[in-house]
Amino acid sequence: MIALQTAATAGLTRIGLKSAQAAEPAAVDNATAIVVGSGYGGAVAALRLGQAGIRTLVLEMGRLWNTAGSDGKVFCSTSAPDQRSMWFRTRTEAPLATFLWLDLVNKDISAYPGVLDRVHYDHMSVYVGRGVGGGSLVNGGMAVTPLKSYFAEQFPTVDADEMYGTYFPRARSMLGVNTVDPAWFESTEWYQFTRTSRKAAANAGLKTTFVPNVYDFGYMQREAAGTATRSALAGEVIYGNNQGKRSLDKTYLAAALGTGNVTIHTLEKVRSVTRASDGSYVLTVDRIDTTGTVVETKQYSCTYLFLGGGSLGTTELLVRARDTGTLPDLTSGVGAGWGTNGNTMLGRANHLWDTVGANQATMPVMGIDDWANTANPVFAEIAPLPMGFEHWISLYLAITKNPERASFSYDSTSGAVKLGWTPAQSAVSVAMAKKLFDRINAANLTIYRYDLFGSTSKIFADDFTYHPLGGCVLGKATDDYGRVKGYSRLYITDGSLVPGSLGVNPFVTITALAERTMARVLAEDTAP
Ligand code: FAE
Repeated sequence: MIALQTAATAGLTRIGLKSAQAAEPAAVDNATAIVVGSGYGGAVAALRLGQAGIRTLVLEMGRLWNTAGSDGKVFCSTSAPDQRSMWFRTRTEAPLATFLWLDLVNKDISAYPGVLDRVHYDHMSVYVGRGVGGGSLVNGGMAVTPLKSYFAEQFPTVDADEMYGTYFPRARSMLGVNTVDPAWFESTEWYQFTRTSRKAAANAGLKTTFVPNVYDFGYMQREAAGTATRSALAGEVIYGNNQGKRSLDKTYLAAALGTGNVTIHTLEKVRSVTRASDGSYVLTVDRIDTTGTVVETKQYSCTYLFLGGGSLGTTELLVRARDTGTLPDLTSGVGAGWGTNGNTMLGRANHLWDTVGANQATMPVMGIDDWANTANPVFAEIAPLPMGFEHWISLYLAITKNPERASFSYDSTSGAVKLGWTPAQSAVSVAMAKKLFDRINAANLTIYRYDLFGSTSKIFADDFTYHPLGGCVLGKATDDYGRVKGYSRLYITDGSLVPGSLGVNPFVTITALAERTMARVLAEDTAP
């Protein structure tokens, strides 16, 4: 594998094999293929294009995360966040706003292209990763394959047998998915919090299931043994992991650069897309510096354009392109079918004798699986809350089967793309999560925590999601392989294809669908 090392150390914003060898690579203003974004969808596209011998340029608005700061670390910790934590903020915006209603969690920081962004819409905000690797840099690494029956329900035109036989295994293997050793799990202090939540679920007659992850559990065991530098056992996760996690820069993207055909430009945000009369795509791109100032506006052109900007990034680009007339033939499917994967976060207060432990690993390894309950399907991740002291809180990220969907629209006055999600739509997720956790509380004679989400009476965090899905749904905005309707040689490979709900954490599915798209496109569309 090629380490993404030299270029960023030298302060360059172009990364490729050439930049790893030469001081300054030549500027690229056109490429056969351009990939927008370097998250899961973008990374798969880049690797498969590079392997096919196609000269490919990846444009990523975030930075490359491999240069150590003054503390010797690439990423800052969650307990002492600095400018590296969040995308151009002067104060962090962590999911858990308060503890005992006190504003102890968030800290003032200076504005910088940090790794985690929280994008605010009127009634929903969305956490996303920024940088080479997208969401893989900040996520919890939970690598879950959805229930086949629910996948088939959500993607009726996709051959589920082929997905489960070919593309899911391919994605898991490329992503480096592994599972915690059950014997170690049962004995280690680092997963006491999970065992306590499992017991509470079992008392309510609920089933729990182990969940795989891309964090290297062998490494984690060495962290626990004191023979490796701590990362997941040092509270690192949403602002990046300095060790242990197989993020995309170490898997797909390293392999993509290894083909010799792929170049990545960082701190370059694609602002608009249009099509030239010869059929090529022309992208207008703002290059920013670390203060956020646009230092250059560039134009790139390409024959094949792959959109991997994520559910928000890709949908915003296409809604704007359609409604400002730069790609007027895009259909009404663009901007529609968006959902939160039913995300709702909540905490429960355990009895004094049901401890969760001062030491908690940041990588979740178990979920409460009540998806088969047709009256109220919920899959709830048992989430860590590592505070370094015993707090008796069980935290969960519930994924509910919320059927509500919203659309994005272009506001010509402000030039902004808006999301029409309403509080009533969030209330559907909350009601479902509440039904499940009322059962758990009743069986254990426990209560919810009221002090975690900012206001005095807020039990359920219903105003953010980690799992933005949809906006350009497969088979609606695109054909059944991610080819955008109305335009040839324009493709989507990211989470905007997933119709708002998946029932589990989404990145394995996004990766597998991208693999399926790339296999088809390379076989059919790029042949001479
Ligand atoms: P994504 O990974 O978001 O990548 C999009 C990339 O495109 C980003 O790097 C953007 O900076 C870049 N970009 C966007 N617009 C532009 C533009 N105009 N120009 C240039 N670049 C652009 O998209 N999922 C799981 O399966 N398991 C988990 O445990 C899990 N935990 C999570 C925890 C957190 C805190 C968060 C935020 C998310 C979590 N997720 C988890 C969700 C997961 O990371 C997400 O579904 C995927 O990252 C989405 O992949 P995409 O390829 O769609």
